[in-house]
Amino acid sequence: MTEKREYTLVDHEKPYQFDEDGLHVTRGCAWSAPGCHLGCGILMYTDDEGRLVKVEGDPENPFNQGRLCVRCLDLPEVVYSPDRILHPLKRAREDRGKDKWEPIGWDEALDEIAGKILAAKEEFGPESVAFYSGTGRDIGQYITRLCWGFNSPNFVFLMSGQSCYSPRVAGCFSTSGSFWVGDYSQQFPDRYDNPDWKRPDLIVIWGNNPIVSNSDGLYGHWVVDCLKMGSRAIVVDPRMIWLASKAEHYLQIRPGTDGALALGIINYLIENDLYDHEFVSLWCYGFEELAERAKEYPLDEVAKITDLPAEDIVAVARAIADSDAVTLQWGVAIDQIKETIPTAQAVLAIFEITGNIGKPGTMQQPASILNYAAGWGSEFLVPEQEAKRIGQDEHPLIKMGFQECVTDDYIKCLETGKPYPIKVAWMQTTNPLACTGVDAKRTLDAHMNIETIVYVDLFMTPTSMALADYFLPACTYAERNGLRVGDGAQRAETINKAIEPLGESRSDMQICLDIGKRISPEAWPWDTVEDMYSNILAETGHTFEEMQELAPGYPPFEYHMHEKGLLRADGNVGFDTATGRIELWCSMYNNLGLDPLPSYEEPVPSPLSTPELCEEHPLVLTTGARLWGMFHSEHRQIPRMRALHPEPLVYVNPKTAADFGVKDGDWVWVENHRGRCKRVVKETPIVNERTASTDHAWWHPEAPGELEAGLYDLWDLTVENLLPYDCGKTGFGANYKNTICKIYRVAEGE
Ligand SMILES: Nc1nc2c(c(=O)[nH]1)N[C@H]1C(S)=C(S)[C@@H](COP(=O)(O)OP(=O)(O)OC[C@H]3O[C@@H](n4cnc5c(=O)[nH]c(N)nc54)[C@H](O)[C@@H]3O)O[C@H]1N2
Ligand SMILES: Nc1nc2c(c(=O)[nH]1)N[C@H]1C(S)=C(S)[C@@H](COP(=O)(O)OP(=O)(O)OC[C@H]3O[C@@H](n4cnc5c(=O)[nH]c(N)nc54)[C@H](O)[C@@H]3O)O[C@H]1N2
Ligand code: SF4
Ligand SMILES: [Mo]
Repeated sequence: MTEKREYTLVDHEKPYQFDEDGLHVTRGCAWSAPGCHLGCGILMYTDDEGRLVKVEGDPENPFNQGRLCVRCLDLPEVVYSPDRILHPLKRAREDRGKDKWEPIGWDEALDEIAGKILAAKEEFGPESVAFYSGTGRDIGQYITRLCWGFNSPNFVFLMSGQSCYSPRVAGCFSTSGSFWVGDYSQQFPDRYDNPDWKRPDLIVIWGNNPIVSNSDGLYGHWVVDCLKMGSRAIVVDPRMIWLASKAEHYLQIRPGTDGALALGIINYLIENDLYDHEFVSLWCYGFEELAERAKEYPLDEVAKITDLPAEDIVAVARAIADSDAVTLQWGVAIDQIKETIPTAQAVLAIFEITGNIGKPGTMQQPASILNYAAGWGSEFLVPEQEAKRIGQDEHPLIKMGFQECVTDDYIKCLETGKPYPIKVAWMQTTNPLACTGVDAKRTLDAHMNIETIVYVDLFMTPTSMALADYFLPACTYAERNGLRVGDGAQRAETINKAIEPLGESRSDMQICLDIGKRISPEAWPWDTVEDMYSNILAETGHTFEEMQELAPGYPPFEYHMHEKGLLRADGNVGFDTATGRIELWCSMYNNLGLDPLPSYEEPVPSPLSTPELCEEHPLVLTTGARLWGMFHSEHRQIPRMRALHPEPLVYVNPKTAADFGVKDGDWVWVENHRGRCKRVVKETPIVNERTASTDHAWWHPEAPGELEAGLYDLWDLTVENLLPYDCGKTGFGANYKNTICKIYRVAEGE
């Protein structure tokens, strides 16, 4: 029996479905598909024929307060896209890469797939079946349940070094026992009116572009709201993003050198006695050791490494020290550095030694929905099976409660069949060839060794066309019920079905329940997905059907949790680490043979580590900065979103363009020592003369799809041609956001 907790509910004037101006309205929350992380409050309008005709933000929802971005406003175009796959498909293994799909019924497809999964288990063990997911969808916890329920330890997020979010989460948990997020009063339904909340004085936006990406549970407009109310901002980013134009200080850092900057700031704070003595002496462990390490990063040295003026670094350090409540708004750029763990450790330490933890307006551990936080379904994975997770012997940090296998070791496993073969891959919500994985050719060849690949998506993608044997069509969130209980701002939200699923498409959760019942029925006891949702919601004291009317529900949240004994299982004050303190010197890293202190390692390649390569490829290249109308590899086939960004761009300073003899609008090759991809030049002053930035995840859904015909132009367009599988020492992190390049015009006919 799950213990109940008191949830605060939001008052609604109307039931969750009502009529307005001749249309039917369904209130709910947005999540995936199409992709996003957040779950904003949404109103979906349908007509008498049951068609979705328009979408608006729900003004009653405290999370987004009526606001929506373009991708949600454009939902009907995704729902009714003629490119959607609406029937299950099957193809013979020898026809991979060819457009030779045959329709198959759901039951037949699921029975065949289950047969293959159970046969692999019989002969090679459950570990020979891998379950893949992409980024932060509401289906995530059901895919992990499929994996664990089947007793496979191999849950795969196929980014080199799992370089999204997990590194920051792992870094925070290892050193402080919690994950910290900026405080914009998101845990209170009355938001900015809540009397306990205090607006941050200073928001340090570091490697994150919140108003475009709305990442990790943060709604980017909260930052703007706070700025309007008087918060100041600092931006650390090689591109001068819009928020940089509103910031008090802007550091145009050389990509990949964030660790050096953070250690330089720490050193300055300590040398000038600008840290919080009381917080450090009461709550931190290893301060002396940190101070000693930071001495290796004097200002002049750090200025040279980071390509920043020393006085700007000083100004930033002083602004942080002089402000009462500072919040760190960090992003995926920290994860996409090969030595991400020591980088995250250094960045976080700035905010720890200045006491910006637990107080209103600083960094908080959000309240969590317990069933979800505890790893729903993880109890099915027995220790002998967990011990077989790929990569954990090579990279033992993954053992410390982190759930994905180490991608770089997993790719080797596919290539060599060692320590054991992977026979079946279940891929749901991910596009490894075009997006998650680096080195697209290697990713393709490695996956060709898997006997059966099942792919669940809404659209045919480069990955499904090249590799899948079965294609199972999922539907959008408008076509089904669901839950949002995920990361970031914690609240229980329901996703409410507004229209019938198109064609034979099904909800992702229904697909998991259907296959789960066939391969591990003990883990899937429910008759309907709604019963399953009620199980997750048990602690709210309400069923799913009740919550459809009542959501969102907010679990209890408190400040100063470390002072109240709320962070540790033993109920003692302090943090959930071996020493009970925030470990600036980390005992977990030390026990695993890793450096217990933060450090900086120069990326390879780079102007400092490989000057000879940089003679030929003089620009530092960062990749994948988010686009308004596109979520990773999605939306290329959605006309309005494509119109916002018709082709992949490389952003260079006008001076750089002139140096390379190219101009705005030219098609160019962006090339390094590993490979190249085609881009259109965008001249812009937002990057400096030494840096270029380019989009990721490009393909042309309109181009010929067969492997032999170019796989939707993937080989020409993917920036992953320039990036290797090469994770950090801990198994976390890879250099997605820093390599080198040159650019030159695409020859006629190329
Ligand atoms: N070079 C470079 N590469 C990067 C990055 C970068 O910054 N630079 N960023 C990386 C990051 S941080 C991430 S998280 C990965 C993301 O990688 P992915 O998660 O793989 O990316 P997406 O293209 O969003 O989604 C993959 C597929 O999922 C489908 N999909 C979306 N929602 C749903 C759903 O609800 N159900 C089902 N069944 N399918 C759905 C989409 O149609 C799409 O085909 O990419 C990474 N790749
Ligand atoms: N519209 C849209 N929203 C998205 C996504 C999407 O594809 N489209 N993807 C989602 C996903 S999975 C994620 S992980 C989040 C990511 O969300 P963000 O963290 O905002 O990710 P990015 O835009 O890739 O990078 C953030 C900023 O880091 C800067 N940057 C690049 N290299 C470096 C560096 O070396 N150091 C520093 N300090 N900064 C650097 C970039 O210029 C960029 O402005 O967004 C999510 N939201
Ligand atoms: S952040 Fe934007 S795209 Fe994501 S759910 Fe909210 S409105 Fe939709
Ligand atoms: Mo991500």
